[in-house]
Amino acid sequence: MIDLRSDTVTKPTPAMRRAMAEAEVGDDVYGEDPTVNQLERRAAEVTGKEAAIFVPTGTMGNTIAIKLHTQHGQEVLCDSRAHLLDWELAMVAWFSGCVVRPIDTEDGILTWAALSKRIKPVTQYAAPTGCIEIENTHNMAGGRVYPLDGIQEICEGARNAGLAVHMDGARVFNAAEAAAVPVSRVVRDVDTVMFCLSKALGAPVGSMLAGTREHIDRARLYRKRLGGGMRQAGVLAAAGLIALDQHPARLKEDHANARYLASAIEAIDGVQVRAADVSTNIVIFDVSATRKAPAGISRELKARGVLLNAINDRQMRAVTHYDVNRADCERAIQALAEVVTT
Ligand code: TLP
Repeated sequence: MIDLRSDTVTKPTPAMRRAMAEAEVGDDVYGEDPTVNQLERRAAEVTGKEAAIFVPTGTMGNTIAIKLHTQHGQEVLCDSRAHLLDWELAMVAWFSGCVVRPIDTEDGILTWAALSKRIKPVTQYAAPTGCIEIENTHNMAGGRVYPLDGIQEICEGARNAGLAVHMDGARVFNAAEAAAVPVSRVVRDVDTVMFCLSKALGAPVGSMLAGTREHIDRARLYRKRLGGGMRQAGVLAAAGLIALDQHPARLKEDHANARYLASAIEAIDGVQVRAADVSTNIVIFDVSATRKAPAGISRELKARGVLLNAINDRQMRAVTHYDVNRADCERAIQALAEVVTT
């Protein structure tokens, strides 16, 4: 099977499995797991933040971050296709007691001009703004990357308005690769950033939340409340360290494969995608001009050995990662062409 459903599907590499087997461990709730401690120090270094915490999932990292920056009864501003809004089971409401205020954008990328109009003060009528969330790369906008000056402008504006900015950087290493800068530069101005070890970086489990020491000290309490106090988690952190240190260097290959996929898909009759807009490892394409529904295309592709999901009733998503190579992409393109044109 060629699995293009997500970059979450990668299997741990032999080096990861060895490191997991040999990891030094301790009870992380007591702060005594040396491998987790090392991973948290590395994540803080790489992001240029004071501290970082290992969490089981990106959803938990985002949930904790929003809790850090808000009080019950406030609003969280984000783009209307944000993962936080559509794919995290209303955790903002459930855990933080806040409403998400979605802002429509053409390409998933918020600007200070759009955000500043939506900021609300405390009044007797409306929920005041609690914080701003930006997603980089933007998953459902096809792996879009925020411009660095756009992030800076948002963060400066937010700071002047007394608001924190959280970056859902599940794929921030892809953003850094695309912008040809270190991750620390991409996240320089945000208050907190969550990034996933288990997406493009290829670890089997885990995400990191980074911010100030004060943020991360409080985050430990929220992680425990959410049931994320893991014990000998060093076996997971060991794979995470390899993901963090060794895998960013190979993301350019995934990006090249995604661009290749997009330009071939663009040529298939009835399929619409702007290959020029693909700059990371996600390709979202529109199949509404074919005679088939995305879910049906997905089923037919599966029968041809290709896994590729529909994301709504018009669009499908292909995600490249280290378990698919150029030849796999070629086979997937051929299968898609057959399915949509027969
Ligand atoms: N994304 C998954 C699905 O949930 C859609 C995927 O296959 O892409 N932020 C962003 C931007 C994400 O893409 C994801 C996962 C998360 C957060 C949540 O991470 P997990 O799955 O670890 O909770």
